[in-house]
Amino acid sequence: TRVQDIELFRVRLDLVHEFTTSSHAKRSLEHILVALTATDGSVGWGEIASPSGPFYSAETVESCWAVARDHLAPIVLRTDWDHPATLAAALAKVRGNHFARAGFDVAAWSLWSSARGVPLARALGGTRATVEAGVSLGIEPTIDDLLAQVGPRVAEGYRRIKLKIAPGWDVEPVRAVRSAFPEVPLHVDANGAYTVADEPVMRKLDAFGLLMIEQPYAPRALTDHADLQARLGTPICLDESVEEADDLLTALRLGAGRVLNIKVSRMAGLTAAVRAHDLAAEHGMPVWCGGMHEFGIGRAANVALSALPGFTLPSDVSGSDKYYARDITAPIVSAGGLVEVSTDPGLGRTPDLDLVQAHTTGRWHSRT
Ligand code: OSB
Ligand code: MG
Repeated sequence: TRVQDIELFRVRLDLVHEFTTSSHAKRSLEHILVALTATDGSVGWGEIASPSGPFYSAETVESCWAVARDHLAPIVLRTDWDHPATLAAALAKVRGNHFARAGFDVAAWSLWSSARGVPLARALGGTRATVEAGVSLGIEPTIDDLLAQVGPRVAEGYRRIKLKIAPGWDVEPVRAVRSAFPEVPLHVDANGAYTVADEPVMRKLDAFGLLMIEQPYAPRALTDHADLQARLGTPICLDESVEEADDLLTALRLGAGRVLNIKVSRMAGLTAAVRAHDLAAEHGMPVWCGGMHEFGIGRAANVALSALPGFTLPSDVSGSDKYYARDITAPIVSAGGLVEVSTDPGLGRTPDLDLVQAHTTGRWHSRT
């Protein structure tokens, strides 16, 4: 396969509800859509889902735009590939910049699977017809505001509720949600906001029967995570700590966690995400698919990935309506906490170009 035409669209959408984590708050997101067209006319779409600011990872929309335009697009235009993994290996000459690389890797997978008439999920090794959806809820001004967010999501049938926590917003909100919804599978995500000095907070959280505590400590603090895991009953789930398959091997060797959140963006694409899934499965580690508030393109890729057999925990693949009044693709729908895996060839979603046009803040085009 040879790509002869690349288009990048910066697209801004407002969130239906402001989302706050331990590191930042956001009301709208600007993601970059990547369209690749091959010499035979086949097309693939991907999404660069970086947050605007460098608070989840070091990347920003601006850094992704520059790296995509100046470094990744030229590699794509000069590489012949017979499988998306070949292109991903060429893109890996660029160090880091995983969100930017992921947009091109997903576009390559969607082009490749649609050209072969195979659903993306099947091309990746997926076996499920539906995937279980969880929901991720941000930090709210008050506990009552939080309970008002949780109630409708439980009623909609989401299979697991994840609460963002931060120092000062942890034990009390968890206690309140636990007592209002005693049966709901619950987990917390700190986005690395705590240190070893906060171990007493972790011990308190350990008493609520949580499914997992996600990324309590800083991304590179793997030995601290290992020490904590040895002293907690609740499984620790790693997110920011695992950007490469090698990070996962280090975490497994150290015992730094018992669950892995696999994000397509953080891992640099579907190629690396599948490898992380396979490695985790070899080690008996359950995984689930995390999200970055993707639009329909990135979200469809997350659903396809979640169809792989090792994804045994509910994924952050909530319906489009949880995020956007109107998604740029046909909406992703969660019904009773289940999302259908597309059986159409390729990604199973294409952007509505009029909507993309209406929300575009920047555009770039290159061809050979
Ligand atoms: O840590 O999982 C995270 C959103 C932005 C940045 C980091 C995270 C998240 C989420 C949202 O939890 C998951 C989703 O897409 O619903
Ligand atoms: Mg997380």
